[in-house]
Amino acid sequence: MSKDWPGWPTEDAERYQQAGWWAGETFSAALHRWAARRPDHVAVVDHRRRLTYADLVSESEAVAAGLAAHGVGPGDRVILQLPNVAEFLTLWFALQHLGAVPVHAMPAHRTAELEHLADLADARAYVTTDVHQGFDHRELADHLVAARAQAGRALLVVVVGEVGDRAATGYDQLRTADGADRASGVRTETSSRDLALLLLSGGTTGLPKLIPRTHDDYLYNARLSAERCGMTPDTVFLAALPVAFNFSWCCPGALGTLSAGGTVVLARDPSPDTVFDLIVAERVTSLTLNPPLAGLFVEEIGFGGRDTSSVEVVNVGSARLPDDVAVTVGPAFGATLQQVYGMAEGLICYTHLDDPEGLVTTTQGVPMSPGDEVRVVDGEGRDVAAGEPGELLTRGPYTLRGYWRADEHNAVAFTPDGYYRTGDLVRRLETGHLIVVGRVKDQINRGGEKIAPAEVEGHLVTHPQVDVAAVFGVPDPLYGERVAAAVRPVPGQGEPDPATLVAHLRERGLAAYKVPERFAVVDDMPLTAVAKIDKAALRERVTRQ
Ligand code: J2J
Repeated sequence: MSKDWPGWPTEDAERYQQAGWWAGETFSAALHRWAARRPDHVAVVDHRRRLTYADLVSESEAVAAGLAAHGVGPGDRVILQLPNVAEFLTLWFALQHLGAVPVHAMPAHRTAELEHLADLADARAYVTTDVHQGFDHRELADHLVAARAQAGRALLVVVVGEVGDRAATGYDQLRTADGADRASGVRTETSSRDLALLLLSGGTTGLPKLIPRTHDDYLYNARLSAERCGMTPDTVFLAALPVAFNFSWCCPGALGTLSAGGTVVLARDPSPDTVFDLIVAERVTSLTLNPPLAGLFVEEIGFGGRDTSSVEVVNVGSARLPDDVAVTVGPAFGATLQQVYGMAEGLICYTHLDDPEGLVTTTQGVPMSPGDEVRVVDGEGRDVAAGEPGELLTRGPYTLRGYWRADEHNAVAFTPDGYYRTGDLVRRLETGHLIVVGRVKDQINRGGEKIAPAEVEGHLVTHPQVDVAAVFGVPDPLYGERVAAAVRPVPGQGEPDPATLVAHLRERGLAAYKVPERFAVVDDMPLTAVAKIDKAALRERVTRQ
């Protein structure tokens, strides 16, 4: 077992293997097997390219050789920050061929997140794009290279797109490695129990954590998700949200689709025009949405002129889908709504495709694996009665037993017997269906995007006028919640102006979605009985403003 992260105890691992949940295969081997079934079938489509399964194998192998020639090898962590382009897949599988480990960054992340990620993962390389949505990622790369150099580490930069005059390697350079190099670049002795990727946690305490996922557990996640979502070789899956997100990547997402032999269509942005045009052009059968997009698309379909006749299943998750929106999704698309409640840490719940309408529109589904163990407990850790609200604890064949290099946090984030404390408040019905009713963790969920208040507070207090900061969610009809902040000024330094604080946070390289949209300046922070900042009182104050 690696000292970087606690894996599953041996007896559980053996049980998972004997049950057939862990199939003993690596992602590199899986891709070759998937491709052998129908090599000429289209595997990936983006706004510029169509790759067959055979293309995906050969291009990922060529890229693996190119990466190997630049010194990337087994176990190396490589930050992948790409929008929805085919190269996300070719690079991801290239890293798998090498036994290297992709670290999923979100396209919206900026220097604050990436510096932390590079440091925590001790990254060997950073793979990014040139300019995306008006932002030059090559400048971000320069910044990261300098930060790593200060720590005495070299960082290889790979750019998908124009390299410009920078000391970076272009994607096309990587993939033109010759045949001899290609053979030496692939086929490492990776075990299916090894680390396959690192996902970013939504986080609650300070800075984001990394979630270790192995070949065995993540392939099971992909395969079983595909089964629960009825995927077949005829599936055409559309990724509207970034594929770096666990939901779009593996639940069932791109990997679930490939495991079923289907086609993955990548939308370069989630605007209605892009998405509805792709649905028609590619005859999309399945798509994954967060609640704000689901609501927006239902409205858009209502305006008329949108053809969704090919769509069979619409997966909605990542934040609570309001019941009144849920009832509109199936009828609008002429498809089956399937709710998804999941987490990058592991556990995924789906409503069943043949569940009665009443369960599909009001619950967030049932844990997908017979190996998932769930408990719903009160504040003292005692199981509550069926139907009563409590915190969800879970462990199982694809749920982590500890974060990457986070011993101290692991001691509190898990029970002594290995259950992950989700921080979510749920009610479990007799049928096993879960309803998410709230949370106990200090996290904001802005329409599916997770924000750790402590992280934003840490940035706010670096402003010379801010003495104390409290960040919290306020209710919002579109996003469910938006980010708000209350600040107490440093005495004698004047009142900080919200625009200045926003500029300060952006300058520090914080991702835009984490920047508070509402501010309150307070002379005194309200406190709870145990002398913690009373965020409920602040929320009420800001909501009334
Ligand atoms: C309420 N809250 C939900 C839902 C997630 C599939 C789907 C989602 C994620 C994800 C994911 C929710 N209703 N339907 O990785 O593969 C909140 C919970 C949960 C947290 C996890 C996937 N679906 N949530 O959202 O790691 O609070 O994963 O603990 O980003 O999102 O966030 P994340």
